[in-house]
Amino acid sequence: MNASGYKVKGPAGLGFAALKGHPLGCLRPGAGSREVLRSIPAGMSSQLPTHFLNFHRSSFGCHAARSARNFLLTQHLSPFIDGPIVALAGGVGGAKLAYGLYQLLGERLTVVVNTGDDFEHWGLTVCPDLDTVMYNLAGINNPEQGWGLADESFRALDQVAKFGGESWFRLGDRDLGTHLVRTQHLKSGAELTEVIFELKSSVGITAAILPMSDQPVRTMVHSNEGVLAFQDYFVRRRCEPRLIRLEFAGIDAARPSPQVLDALDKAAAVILCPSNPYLSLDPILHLPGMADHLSSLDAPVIAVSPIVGGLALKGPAAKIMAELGVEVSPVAVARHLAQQIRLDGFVLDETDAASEAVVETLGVAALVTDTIMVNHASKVRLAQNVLDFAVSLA
Ligand code: FO1
Repeated sequence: MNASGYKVKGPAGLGFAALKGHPLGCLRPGAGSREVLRSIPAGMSSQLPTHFLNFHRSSFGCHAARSARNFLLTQHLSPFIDGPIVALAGGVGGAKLAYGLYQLLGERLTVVVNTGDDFEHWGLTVCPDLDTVMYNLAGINNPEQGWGLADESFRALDQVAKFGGESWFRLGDRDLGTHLVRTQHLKSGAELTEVIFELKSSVGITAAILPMSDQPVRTMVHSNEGVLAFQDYFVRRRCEPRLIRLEFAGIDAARPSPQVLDALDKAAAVILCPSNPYLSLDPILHLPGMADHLSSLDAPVIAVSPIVGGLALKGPAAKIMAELGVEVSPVAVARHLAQQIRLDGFVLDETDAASEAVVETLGVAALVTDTIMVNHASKVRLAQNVLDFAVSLA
């Protein structure tokens, strides 16, 4: 044990221990990812450089430790996480945390994205959550709107409106390019996972972005106005109808893709982003076998609350929870998730610090921190805190 009470492994530990403020030892060759996570003090995961990532497998530990010390003094620091980190996401809050995680993890990040919001419009397959994650990670998103591309124009849609066509769903001119290419690939027989790989690679994203499934799942809103397709409810009706229940049409015939299961099996931690738990996370968690698979993982599973101070940071989560008769609170989100999967950790905002102890009565470790993401720095900071929390739970 070192002074911080964390395990320091092997005789070569001095190399790391000598790093000013870095009381770490060298890890034994072949240490597993949980072991690597466990050996790092909370708060330290940001302080180790990228080239440390597989260091524990090397045989020249202390030489590497010396060069690492120099590296530490001169380079941008990124987290010491071995193995992929898998984030489950949907919507704007999910994409923001995914962005922060991507800044720290690069290709070690896999984002598994809700496809329940997908729909066919003007003969095109539109995948809003996948595109929102892709545009955010590529840094080409429209930050004010939350969806779509920056510097977008809507000339095609204006023309549609002039001809009396439906223009309630605002497809931008450049965004249309995404839907055209995706639809063409899908029509030629490609799986959605392959198409998204091509698209995200074309915009230079090194992280994996995976649709939750290659089979179509469509969220249907049972409301006081009848059954509405998700985008009809969300965009055309601006979430005004009273929600009675949600249905994920097609989910019984859908499966998590093999790529999703493989990423989860290799994950050092799984992070449920601050996405709408009912609209964005439930379609992923309700996929056949998914909840059991997540619960059986060795890796810690952590969720970040999308509810802060009784309000949703964005979107209709608070309205939906109230309509479902659920208390609008982070505790209710933690309970909802913990009823479906083994939830090891839950992150709640400082505003809700009083709920920390209640979350812990659910058997879930709690972290109270600033969860508000308004710019690059706050997205990265939250990502860092969540990764540190994962380290402490591993
Ligand atoms: N959201 C809106 O509120 N209005 C729109 O017109 C709209 C268009 C749109 C186009 C492409 C796209 O990828 C997303 C778009 N969204 C729009 C967002 C989307 O409907 C929702 O953000 C998600 O489905 C909820 O996560």
